[in-house]
Amino acid sequence: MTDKFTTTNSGAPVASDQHSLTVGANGPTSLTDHYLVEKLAQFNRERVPERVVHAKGGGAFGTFTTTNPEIAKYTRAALFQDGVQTEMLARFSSVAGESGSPDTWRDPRGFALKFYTTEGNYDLVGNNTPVFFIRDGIKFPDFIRSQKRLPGSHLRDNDMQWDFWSLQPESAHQVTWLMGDRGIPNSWREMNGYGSHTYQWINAEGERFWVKYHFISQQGVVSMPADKAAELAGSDSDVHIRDLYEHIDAGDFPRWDLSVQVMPYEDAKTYRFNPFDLTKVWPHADYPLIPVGVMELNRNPENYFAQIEQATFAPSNFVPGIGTSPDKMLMARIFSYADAHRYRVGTNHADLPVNAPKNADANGHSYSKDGSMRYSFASPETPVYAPNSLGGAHADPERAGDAGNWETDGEMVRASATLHPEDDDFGQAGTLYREVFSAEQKAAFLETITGHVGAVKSDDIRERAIQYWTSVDAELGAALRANVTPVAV
Ligand code: HDE
Repeated sequence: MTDKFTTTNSGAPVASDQHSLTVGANGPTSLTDHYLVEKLAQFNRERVPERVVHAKGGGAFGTFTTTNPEIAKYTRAALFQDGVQTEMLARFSSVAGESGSPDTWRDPRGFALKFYTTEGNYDLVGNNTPVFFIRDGIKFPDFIRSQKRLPGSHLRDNDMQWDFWSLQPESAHQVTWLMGDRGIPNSWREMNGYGSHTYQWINAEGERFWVKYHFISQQGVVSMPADKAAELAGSDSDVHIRDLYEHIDAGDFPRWDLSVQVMPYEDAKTYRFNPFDLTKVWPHADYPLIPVGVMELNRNPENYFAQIEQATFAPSNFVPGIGTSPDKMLMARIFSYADAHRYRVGTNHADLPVNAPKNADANGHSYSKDGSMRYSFASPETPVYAPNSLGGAHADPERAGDAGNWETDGEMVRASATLHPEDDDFGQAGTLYREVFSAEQKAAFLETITGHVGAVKSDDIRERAIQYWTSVDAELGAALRANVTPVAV
């Protein structure tokens, strides 16, 4: 027997791991058994609310190393200077399923990264797809509800999904991606990651650029056939968590090459479509990929709850040299995530070791204080207000830079972004289907959408879904119509 003894949360030895205190062996339980009360109460509080989206996931720690000296031309961000190696955390996830749902459901995958840089934490919270279903954040809660569960039966429902998608044609590009091969990755290691939005980079001279991030998997992009995914959803629902954990555990560290597309600041004004529209990609012929560096995941979490469940990623976590853009989705995300974390994990979520900045400069230099579960604090001599004449920290605009700025175009309105001639909803979806998919992938695609649209019960919604695919590609629409129209007997 070990000489280690169980203690209460306050460190005192406990009398039994097995028997509660009762009045006689068969008598009532005594409330004075405070250890029993503590044990049951603690158990009731073991969960924080799961993420409202991206609830099921896993992650690991690693490094990002910048290998291209040319990148300094575009950004002064410390992590992107040549030769710099930065500690980081990645979390991968599916979107619509709850925590515990199968890893192999057809869904986009989250690709959330936190870089512990020398100038504060930089979070890039992306997906394994370069586009998204909608282009204004005000639609996000409606979109997500249409993909989740019916209010009465608590079942997922094809009618809700296609009702929403067919009424939001801007979703066509992302839905084409989702229903294609890449809608089910073989593993998290074998998928690419994208920042998806257009971000702003600023160099040491204050010159600005628009950028898109592409993390290309060195393991290759491998998709999982739909029938295998369906089988694994029942027999091994944690297959992606297991795959990542076991590869890292065996020393087979997954790597991704980061490249960026860079658009000169002024180009955005005249580019042929809105470069801040999250439903569009920038053709590589216009803006080629420029290599930046390598990300390697090489350390598993020691504790899933402390380091992955409580990890809080926020698109508002920028560092000098990187900033936002006029993408309405990105702007909505900039205020939404930190709010989610205050609610889900707590006011002081940034105090937890996995979320805390690791740069020495940050220690005790923030004026945030107190609140539930506060852990860190500065010395008693540190002033708690700014400005002060006591040698406390003061804002340094030079160091921070002006990453949030661009030109605005005037009046406050609720409207779509200024229309460009090529801002249609179906063009890039059609190109993806016709020019990128192989004949085999096209056949699998038709089978997938036939299954999904065929399961819609409402005639109106099914007809709208057929129209939607007809707008993506007329032949595809006709083939779908033939497949899902009941044959008269
Ligand atoms: Fe998210 N999203 N999202 N999202 N998202 C969350 O944050 C939200 C969007 C993404 O591993 C939530 O902590 C809004 C695009 C990832 O912890 C929440 C909008 C992209 C993760 C939230 C979007 C993403 C989240 C849930 C529309 C890819 C998981 C709880 C404006 C480019 C991060 C939480 C992790 C998580 C809101 C759209 C990716 C609710 C309002 C676009 C990878 O705050």
